[in-house]
Amino acid sequence: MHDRVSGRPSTHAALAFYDDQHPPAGDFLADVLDGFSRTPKQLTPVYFYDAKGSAIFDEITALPEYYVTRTELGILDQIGSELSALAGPGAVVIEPGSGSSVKIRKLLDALSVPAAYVGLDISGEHLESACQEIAADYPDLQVGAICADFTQGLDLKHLTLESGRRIIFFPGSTIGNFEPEGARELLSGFRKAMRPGDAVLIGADRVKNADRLVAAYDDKAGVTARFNLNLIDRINDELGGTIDASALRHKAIWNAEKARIEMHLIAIRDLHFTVSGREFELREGESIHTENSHKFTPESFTSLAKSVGFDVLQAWSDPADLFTLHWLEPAAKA
Ligand code: AVI
Repeated sequence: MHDRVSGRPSTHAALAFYDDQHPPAGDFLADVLDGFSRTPKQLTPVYFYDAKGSAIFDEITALPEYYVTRTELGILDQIGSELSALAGPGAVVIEPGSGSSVKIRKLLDALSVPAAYVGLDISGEHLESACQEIAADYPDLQVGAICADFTQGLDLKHLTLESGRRIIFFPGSTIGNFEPEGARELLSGFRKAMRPGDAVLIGADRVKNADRLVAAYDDKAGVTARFNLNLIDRINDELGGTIDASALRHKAIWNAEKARIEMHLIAIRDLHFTVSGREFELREGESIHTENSHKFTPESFTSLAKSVGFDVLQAWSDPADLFTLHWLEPAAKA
């Protein structure tokens, strides 16, 4: 059997095609040493999602305080027929990050005879199992998997399917975890991979009451604290770190000026530790900044989209305006 994406032999019979070019994952040690050498110290959120971190994130999505996932799913439930009309028959759905199978299933179920689903992810194993499940449950759908780092651009040149519109599905407000410049680069990468008539369906969390936002990232049950501290466990387990996690306290802050929730780990006493033999100090009260989750207004999201050549054709929000799903298309040339 041959890989219909790349033309290379496919080793994965249940998938219609599979591009098996595993990209190098980020260098965890180099990134941690670099982040700990900065003032304030910082870590990059991509490392939250090992198997344990991904399982804790699933717990977060079910928390009463974390309205994000529930709200987006509710919007998807409401707009199925509109999405079907916009996408038309035979759509090819492309999902960078291939995340929640519940969301992609809602979208596929809403569309009128979608032709194909293509997942893209840096983690080959996760990607393959997610795509195998879709292939098993949607026998009439062509299912593909491209193992790639989509933050470096969306390389779809091997995707030769001559079907309907391509819909790039990027839910969850993951766009908010990128810095503004990174968000522009990511969307611009999507834009470059698109042909006339293609579209992006993208979720974005809204600016709202600060208390509500902070509660969503500092829940009563302490699940988000565990998620944050799992990064420290990873550093200790995988990089020979000696950080006393019990001396770090999870904190979520609303930074109104930058319209973002920041997650920090604050030292409750002076700490001295090593990572792979390199020595570091953390003074009492000092923070390790672990994540930003940017929030958007309709205006700020539209201006982000416009800055990289998209028009927002449609936007759907829940009744309380907590979250918005947007349908973007390449801007019509003036
Ligand atoms: C994945 N991402 C959209 C989540 C967010 O809301 O920014 C990650 C998260 N971090 C803490 N809670 C959830």
